Amino acid sequence: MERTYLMVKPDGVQRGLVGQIISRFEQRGYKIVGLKMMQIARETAEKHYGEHAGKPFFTGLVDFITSGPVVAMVVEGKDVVVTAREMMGATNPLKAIPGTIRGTYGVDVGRNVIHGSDSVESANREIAIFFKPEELVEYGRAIDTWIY
Ligand code: 3AN
Repeated sequence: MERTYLMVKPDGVQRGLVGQIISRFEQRGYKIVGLKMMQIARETAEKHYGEHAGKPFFTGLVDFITSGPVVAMVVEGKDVVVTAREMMGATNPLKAIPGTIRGTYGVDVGRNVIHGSDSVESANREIAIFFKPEELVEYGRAIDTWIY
């Protein structure tokens, strides 16, 4: 089953949006298989955002993502990489469709509330950066037995 790496950024944590953001993925039907709050080390942030190294916003991006705790999660389900990106909305929240996460909560491209992997390859790379294999939980859900 496909997995993606999602992360409530420091602005989302500061603003108390963690629960609402996690809820959106649960309500859509996706399964959380990894979840933790952490403070990202600078070196790890530089690795995670490696594809942006050298861009004018790179230092600011690393400063921001390491500025406070984030909530990291691995979410599993059908086409979750693409669907999570659709649920997040455009990188620039001013361009994000109302109703998406960024279109609901954000106005600033640097503080756009959530990160989500942009491909299955990125997801696998990012999951490996932030989660140890034993931190990902395999479990079934009681759908069809006692959830109606
Ligand atoms: P996304 O997060 O939508 O995948 P990316 O991967 O292109 O977007 O960019 C990673 C992060 O870098 C964005 N979430 C955003 O915070 C920041 N970023 C991207 N483009 C800019 C920009 N032009 N100016 C400032 N920050 C940017």
